[in-house]
Amino acid sequence: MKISPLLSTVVVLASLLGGGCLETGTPGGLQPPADAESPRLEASGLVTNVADGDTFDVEGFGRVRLADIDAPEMDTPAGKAAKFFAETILDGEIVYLDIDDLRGRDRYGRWICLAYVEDPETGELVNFNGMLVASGHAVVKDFEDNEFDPTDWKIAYRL
Ligand SMILES: [Ca+2]
Ligand SMILES: [Ca+2]
Repeated sequence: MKISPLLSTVVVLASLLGGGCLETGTPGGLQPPADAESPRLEASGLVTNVADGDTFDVEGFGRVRLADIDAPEMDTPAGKAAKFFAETILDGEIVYLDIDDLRGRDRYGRWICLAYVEDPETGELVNFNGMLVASGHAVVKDFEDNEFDPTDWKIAYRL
């Protein structure tokens, strides 16, 4: 897993973001990838509601289900903690989405996505799917029928 060496960085970053440092900023528009490893950003929008740790609503877009991870159910304390973590980072913020090219939506009509948020300190895009896992609020659950491979995930991308 390429993700491992980045874990400590991510946990620090996650705690910083969770501490309220993630200010509402302007999205700045979608930019072309700086290199082949940069995430493909196919949509963006304002998060208006967090349903649980891995599901949220984007204004003008619809419901997003984060790809290849699984957060605990909402009737458990861990599920509520995962939702709180997601709300702290996403609610009222702009997310940038890489939509699954193979299936698009799941059987519930939710868009299967990798979600990125901009770290205002560094200007980097942070992979929120990976952040949830690194923070212990979700586990990797790699579905083979989408385009994403969690072993390829980097946590932060500089555009
Ligand atoms: Ca895509
Ligand atoms: Ca997958």
